[in-house]
Amino acid sequence: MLQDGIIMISFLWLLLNVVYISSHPQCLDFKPPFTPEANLTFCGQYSKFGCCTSDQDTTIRRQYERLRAQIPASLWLSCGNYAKELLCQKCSPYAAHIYDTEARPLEQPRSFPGLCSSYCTSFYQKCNEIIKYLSDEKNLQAAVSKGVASFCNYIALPDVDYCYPELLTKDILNDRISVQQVNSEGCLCLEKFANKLRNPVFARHANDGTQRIFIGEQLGVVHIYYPNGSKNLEPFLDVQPKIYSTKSKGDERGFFSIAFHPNFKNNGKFYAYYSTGSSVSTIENDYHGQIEIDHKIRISEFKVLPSNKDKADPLSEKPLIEVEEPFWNHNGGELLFGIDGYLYIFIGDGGNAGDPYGFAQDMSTKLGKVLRIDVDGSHPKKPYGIPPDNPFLNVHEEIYAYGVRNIWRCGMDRGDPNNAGEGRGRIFCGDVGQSKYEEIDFLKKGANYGWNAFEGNSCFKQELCTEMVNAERPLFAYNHTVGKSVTGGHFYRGCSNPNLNGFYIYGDFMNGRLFRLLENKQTGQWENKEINMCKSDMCVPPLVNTYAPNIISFGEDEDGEIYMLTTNFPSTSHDGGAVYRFIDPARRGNPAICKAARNPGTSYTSSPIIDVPSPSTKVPDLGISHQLNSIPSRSDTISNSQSIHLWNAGSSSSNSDNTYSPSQTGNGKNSRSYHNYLHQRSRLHRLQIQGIRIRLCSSHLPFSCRITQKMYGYQ
Ligand SMILES: *[C@@H]1O[C@H](CO)[C@@H](O)[C@H](O)[C@H]1NC(C)=O
Ligand SMILES: *[C@@H]1O[C@H](CO)[C@@H](O)[C@H](O)[C@H]1NC(C)=O
Ligand SMILES: *[C@@H]1O[C@H](CO)[C@@H](O)[C@H](O)[C@H]1NC(C)=O
Ligand SMILES: [Ca+2]
Repeated sequence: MLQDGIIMISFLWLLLNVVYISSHPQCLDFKPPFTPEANLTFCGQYSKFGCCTSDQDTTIRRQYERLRAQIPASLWLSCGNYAKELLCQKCSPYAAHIYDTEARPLEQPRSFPGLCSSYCTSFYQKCNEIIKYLSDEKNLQAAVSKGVASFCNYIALPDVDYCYPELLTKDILNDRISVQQVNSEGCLCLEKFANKLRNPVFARHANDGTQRIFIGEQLGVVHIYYPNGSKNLEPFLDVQPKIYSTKSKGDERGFFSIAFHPNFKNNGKFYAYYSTGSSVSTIENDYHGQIEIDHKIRISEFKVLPSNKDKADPLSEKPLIEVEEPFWNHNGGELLFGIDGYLYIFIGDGGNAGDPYGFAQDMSTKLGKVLRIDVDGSHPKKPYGIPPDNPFLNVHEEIYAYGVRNIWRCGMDRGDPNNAGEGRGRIFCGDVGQSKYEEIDFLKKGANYGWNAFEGNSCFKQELCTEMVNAERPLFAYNHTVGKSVTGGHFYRGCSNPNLNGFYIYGDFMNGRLFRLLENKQTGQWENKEINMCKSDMCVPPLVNTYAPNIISFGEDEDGEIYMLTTNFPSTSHDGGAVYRFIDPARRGNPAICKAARNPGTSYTSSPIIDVPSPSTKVPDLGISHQLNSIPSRSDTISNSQSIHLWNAGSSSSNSDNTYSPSQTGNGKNSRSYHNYLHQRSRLHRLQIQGIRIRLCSSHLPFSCRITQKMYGYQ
């Protein structure tokens, strides 16, 4: 009975361990693994997915070569393979676990990977002599001297599921080593980027190569941030006195958007959209007579100061369009440039509830419309031009689309970087619903989005629906049990989170739920899925998995990374607003390619030991490693019969000019230098030629190598 009980408990314990295993890949820098830009030539097993760039792989190969030079040949013969296997664990997608870095966050990471017991035992029995070359950790050496049990105990992992090599065959781990994983799970983390903001309404970039992120608050202030999180104290723009708003929770009046001119870098022009006081109290409407006015919205052009690109010129404002607003709510607020270079302006239906005056279907007003203007064009009566192919030139020339209720935030696709920019220029918007449905609309020229006949796919005003046969249906709609106020988002086309490529990420203002739409290339349908935050075992600091719940807006930086702007109390007087960056904890883009991870202190640092300019791809063909077997060991001298290939960072082929033997006097500069050098330093036992520099290694302790300062070939 007792025995059964113990077996039962053991079984349960095992089961619990399997269930609670927090199996997520992670690198030694606490960031997700990635796909290297090229096959790794040394730790090739991690070419598809792991934690090493090609540069880091090269560094490990050099460590390996240094070991080879230090370790007696007979020992190397039987243990060299172990050295390679152990060194390459730094490239494993589970490196952080194999080296147990999470459990020892404040200490130096351990110098030896965690080995499974049976592997460790046979390694120790055969090769314990090489351990001292692999690590100089004192406690480790002490454990080694006490025997196999002591050593294997010392390097065992607290979580045996990650020990090498058994983790390679553990299904629960290997199922998760998948570049597709996050797509099916939809689990993400956030990195807090900015906080203490008062209703942050946008985070935008100027596409001018400065990497600046302009974050605007609803009360009328814009600050410049940098991808590393630092902020200019002096605001970029402060138009608070012009803004018409209150501190009431949920007030929809205020400052909403800026959009940078496509040629902002050269002309310094940008455009702003905000609420301001109206000088009239009523306006005349064709159908409804005199209508009372609450305020008006204004779209203006501004310029930056010629003397200071971080500061808008407050005197440069040139109003372009003003629209009187009968009610306090539904003021639209999106402003963006299409790939056609025209400015798109998204205006709400004027407010109240249900569009009481029917403005969205009324072509005589700009309310409930999407406008498109040419800010560089001219017009006899207006401070902007009209694109010649606008769809309603004879009715209301600015109108591009109509029948919208209150579009709040749109995203424009930069195009699929993996597929020739497919999708570039399409614009998806969130149109906030009335009482039942929220919708995402695909912006199309001339389209009628149906409001106030339709709300989502359902009929809102029966008498209008029957007539309106051509209304554009939403791309996607959700009902009010899912959420009550959509916030349109952005297409992810950044480099740092490759699994998110093509996601249109958006959310709900009221309940903070996040979703993504993704095109199914087979069916052409856009499929919606909720995005969940990962658990805290995956969102390890500085990543978080919670956020203030009112999703006000989404933003984008120059690299295409996506931001979310939220608050915990939507009032301009409350500074509970924050900006977060989305992070996929399962996979990142190759850090050698992406300008990833900008948080100082946690930022990715590539290997510091890049000592020669050798393109790693050429190493196996032309470089020294090809000749490793013929490199002399410690006490040998280089014999006349041995040749060493030189490879040159600038040349792609191995031609005869690159091959030299020590005795060769040669007639080229390269060979002469090499020859002379050998004579002058005859005591140096070992010589490696890398690139066109020479590496000289001392034969005396402390073992060290020195890279010649000059490019020998050109001395
Ligand atoms: C990497 O190696 C694999 C298998 O050897 C090969 O199919 C693939 O083309 C290589 N990729 C690159 C980028 O060299
Ligand atoms: C952040 O980046 C900006 C702009 O590149 C730079 O001026 C600033 O010093 C950086 N701050 C930190 C803390 O690295
Ligand atoms: C709302 O949408 C959810 C999710 O699609 C669905 O389960 C639910 O039945 C819908 N409710 C109504 C009232 O249509
Ligand atoms: Ca609609």
